[in-house]
Amino acid sequence: MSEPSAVKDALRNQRIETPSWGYGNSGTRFKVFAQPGVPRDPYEKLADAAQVHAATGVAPKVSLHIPWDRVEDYGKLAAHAGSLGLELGAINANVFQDDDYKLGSVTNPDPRVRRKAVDHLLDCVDIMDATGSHDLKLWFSDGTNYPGQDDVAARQDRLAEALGEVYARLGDDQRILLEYKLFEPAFYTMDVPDWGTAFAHCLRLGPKAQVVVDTGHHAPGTNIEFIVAFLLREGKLGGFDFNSRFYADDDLMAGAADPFQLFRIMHEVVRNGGLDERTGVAFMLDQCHNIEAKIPAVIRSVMNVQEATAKALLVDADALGAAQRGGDVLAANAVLMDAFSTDVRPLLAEVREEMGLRPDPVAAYRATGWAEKTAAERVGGEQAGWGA
Ligand code: PSV
Ligand code: MN
Ligand code: MN
Repeated sequence: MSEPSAVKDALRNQRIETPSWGYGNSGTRFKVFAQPGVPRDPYEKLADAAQVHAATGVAPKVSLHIPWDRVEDYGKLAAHAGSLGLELGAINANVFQDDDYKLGSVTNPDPRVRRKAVDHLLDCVDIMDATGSHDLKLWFSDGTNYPGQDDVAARQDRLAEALGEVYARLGDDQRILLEYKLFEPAFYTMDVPDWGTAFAHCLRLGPKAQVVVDTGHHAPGTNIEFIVAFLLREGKLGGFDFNSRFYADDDLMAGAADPFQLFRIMHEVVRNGGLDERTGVAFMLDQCHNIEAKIPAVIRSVMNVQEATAKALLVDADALGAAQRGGDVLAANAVLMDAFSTDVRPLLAEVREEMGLRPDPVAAYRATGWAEKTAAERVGGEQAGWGA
């Protein structure tokens, strides 16, 4: 177990990045339930994100999705973020919503469509230059639905070529974060279905390319914490898209469905140096809130990540090491379970009070009256992209 003050420092210093699309209306393909007071543009999404940061003190960064967050002047948007005490975080390049992308974006068999997709990725690097963002987050919906539909290996060649062109355009302090997903929207093959594929492309690209682990993108039962430990060991874990799943890519609140899994992931992060800022692991949320109020749901998710982190920090590393070296399976497991079973809410409340915050972030947010104010002022809120 780290010193109590070191645990507190680590909790104070951890940054959790929230997604602009988490503040917009969203739903499933069956229904989008509009909520009152939802932001009408990226500026208002930032204003909502600032509420999350004000209540938690650890969420100053906001990821954008382009074109969902298209604005005329990205420098102005970044300045607006700055005026709210925020920073713009990862730029997510969206190449999955044009009709042109029916058969893929960067892996499309048509070179014209590939060019269009790569140009969008390059535009996103221009946006990063304007916003001061360091991360280009790439998730491709590309894949095939039927055996024989396209040449699976040729699609990998096209992907490698596109990634290579974008990588060459990155500035010194910019990186590609490549995200994988097992299935959906393609059902037979995805072109980046798993961490191995993402890892291989990132390895070939070089040090400025790393893998993103979206916790909702695996087959049921996948041991995500193993992937995390492996990627960290290789210096290739760029960050997380945290969310919860019961069945598929549910995008529910992080830590809601399986807090034990989140703890196991954070244990590997802590144990393998991933909380050290120099490792560069981005703790991002990628979730949407279909039926629950959005800002408190984001706050709750931030708190859930903090609780898992706190428990991971409380693991008695000396006792764990001794049990592991001694081959004492039950003792080693007990060390982890003791940490997981600890109620860390009082510790986090203390950390917040020491930061000058209220101990309960959800109550702090409710006390601001922001929900009532925006419900009265904002009419006709935006849908968060595709209802994802
Ligand atoms: C795809 O399912 C994904 O996880 C990617 O990160 C997208 O950018 C995001 O969802 C859109 O919500
Ligand atoms: Mn994601
Ligand atoms: Mn997803």
